[in-house]
Amino acid sequence: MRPWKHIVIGAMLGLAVLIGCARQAETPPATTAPAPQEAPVSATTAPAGDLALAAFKKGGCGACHIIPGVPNARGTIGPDLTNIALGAAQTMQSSAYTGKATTVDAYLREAILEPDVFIAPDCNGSPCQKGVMPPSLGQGLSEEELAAVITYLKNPPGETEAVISEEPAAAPADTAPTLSDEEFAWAKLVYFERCAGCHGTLRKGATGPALTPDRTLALGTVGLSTIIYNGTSRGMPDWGKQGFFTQEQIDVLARFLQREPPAPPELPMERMKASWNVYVAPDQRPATPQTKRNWQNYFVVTLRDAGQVAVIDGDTYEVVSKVDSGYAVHITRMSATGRYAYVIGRDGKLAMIDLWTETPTKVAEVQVCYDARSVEVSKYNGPEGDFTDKLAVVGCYWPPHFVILDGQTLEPIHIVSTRGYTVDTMEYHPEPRVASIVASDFKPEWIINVKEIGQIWLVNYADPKAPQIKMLQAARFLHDGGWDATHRYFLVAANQSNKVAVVDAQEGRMVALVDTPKIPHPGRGANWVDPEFGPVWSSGHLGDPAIVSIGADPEGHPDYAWKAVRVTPLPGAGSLFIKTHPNSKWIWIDMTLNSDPVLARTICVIAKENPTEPHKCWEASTYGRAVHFEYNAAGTEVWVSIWGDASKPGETGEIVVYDDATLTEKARIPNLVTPTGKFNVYNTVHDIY
Ligand code: DHE
Repeated sequence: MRPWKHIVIGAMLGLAVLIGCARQAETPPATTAPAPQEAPVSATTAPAGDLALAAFKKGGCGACHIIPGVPNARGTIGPDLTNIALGAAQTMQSSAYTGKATTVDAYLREAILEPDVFIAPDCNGSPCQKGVMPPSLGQGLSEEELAAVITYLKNPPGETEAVISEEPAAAPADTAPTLSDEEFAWAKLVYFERCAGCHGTLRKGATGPALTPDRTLALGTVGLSTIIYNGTSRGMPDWGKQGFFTQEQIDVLARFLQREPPAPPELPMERMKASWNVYVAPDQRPATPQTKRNWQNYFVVTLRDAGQVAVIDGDTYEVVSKVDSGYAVHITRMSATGRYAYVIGRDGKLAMIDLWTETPTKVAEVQVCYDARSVEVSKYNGPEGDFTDKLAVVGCYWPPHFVILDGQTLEPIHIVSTRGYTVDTMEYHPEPRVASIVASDFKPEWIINVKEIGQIWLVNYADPKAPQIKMLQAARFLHDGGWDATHRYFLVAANQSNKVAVVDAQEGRMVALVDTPKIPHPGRGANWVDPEFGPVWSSGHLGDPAIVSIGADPEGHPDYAWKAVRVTPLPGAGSLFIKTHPNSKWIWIDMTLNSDPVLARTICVIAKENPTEPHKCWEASTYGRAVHFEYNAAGTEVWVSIWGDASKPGETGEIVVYDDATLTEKARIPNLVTPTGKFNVYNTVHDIY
């Protein structure tokens, strides 16, 4: 047993210093009347005290703060400590200061020992949070350590003077903490399920930072535990605070992260084929729809934690069937006719559902990855052939490859590795994951986004056993995206690069890289006509409370094309999805990952005729998070998921149906287990968003 208290007390040694100090560091250096000080504060170098260094290291302070002269002290939960002492004078004189200190020494001491007495307003762009550093943390420091830390922070070294530079960036791997076999197996599974999506299977980093031992050993068990417990302002969930992991489990994960990542296995064709099952052969399937329902208005809804999708009748709101699929299903895409739904699980299992049978059923299944997020179909029908309902493609996170499959049976046909060289530094990357995929109408082509190397691949599938690939150079961390209204241009977020890449699918070339605010996350984006700038494509952002609209009409409005022309402010950041419909006068947006639970379940609509600010924002539920929108086929209703907790009966989740014209609630489809994405057959086939 390793009670949480122990972790906290251990953590406090460094963290207290850091987080406590974190409250004030953003204050600018004093330029007005000097505050009382018992010793001059200078920005010049002071010798690094071994004791201060030991104290910083002990608590893993660098996990939460930037501390000049301390290698790997690059944390962003708390403020940058570079100017904490210089800013203290001004802070103590300000009316916002709620502490009792009158000298810099006392101020630093107070920040360490009574961290909640004064909460700094800004922690690296986000408000600092009360209670992140427990007051008990400071009590773990000896008087000598406390004094050494205060002295250090009063006279930190300059940027170029790496006082502690003699220390290696990371301790040798054999100093990594140990785990029992049982702990290791548990941590490996949990990391894969909960962490690999953002940090990478090999922990090389992507949406989240790299977690390789050269970085994690420097943070130590305490520093890592603190981050896992509290989350960060940059989007890391507060797993501990949410009660997702116990203190003991966090400790195991923190130790696991300091060891070399275990190499996951490859998945050769032979093993894929062994997992392949056709439950209903193509010639046994109905030739015409057997259902009297309006199947083109079905919604295929991800029931994330149930490992299922629900097929819901969009006319009657009845759940027509629930189909077992892969683990934590990610998305569904329809075949070009809409008859088949292809459902991809995070475990790389692809399920194919026939929507023409009376009760939609699974007709084939295969596993082509251990970790996957995307699936698409062949849509081209033209001079180069009719590929309607012929092929499917799955993009994998691990192994890093995509797989072309027979669209009628899911038999795997061909595997293409995405390992390669990064677009900017041309470094070899062992794990470039496949993010979004879309199918072109102009050519028998898929546009496949290879995340970590920042390349957009135009994959011609006319000969699926010998696909031709044109590699466009975009920007690292390509993630999600969608078509413009004409379906000629594809726009995709390079999320951690703060850019949107634009591809011309007709001419097969890169058109632009548009700068955006922090971490664009469009889903597939929203196409609408701005009263000032003409046709635009819009995205929300995870790291910024804003919708950015990009001019998307190079012929009619060339001056605005592929420029960020409008910013619409939102009440908070953390947006995952935005949606509209050509018939609608609104744009809908969520703030699902906002750390404020009220904003996380709040949705906003923006009026297309007055897009300068939200028209209305409201809470869509009393629990959970509001996530993802989808229109019905007619474009008259909007469905929003309430993503609840599978273990809380009554609050597992539901779908709220709104009348799009009046913004009033029409219905709730209750008792669904963690609904997330919803894919209307008609809108998905025709890429309407
Ligand atoms: Fe998604 C789309 C990856 C977390 C719900 N998500 C996508 C796509 C990618 C992706 C690459 C684009 C697919 C395409 O268009 O071909 N998602 C990832 C991650 O790597 C990430 C950040 C972390 C992870 O571990 O998976 C992640 N995604 C989530 C969630 O937590 C969400 C909210 C719920 C869930 O499934 O756990 C979620 N992602 C979705 C949805 C879409 C999606 C609903 C499709 C949006 C659409 O309208 O097309």
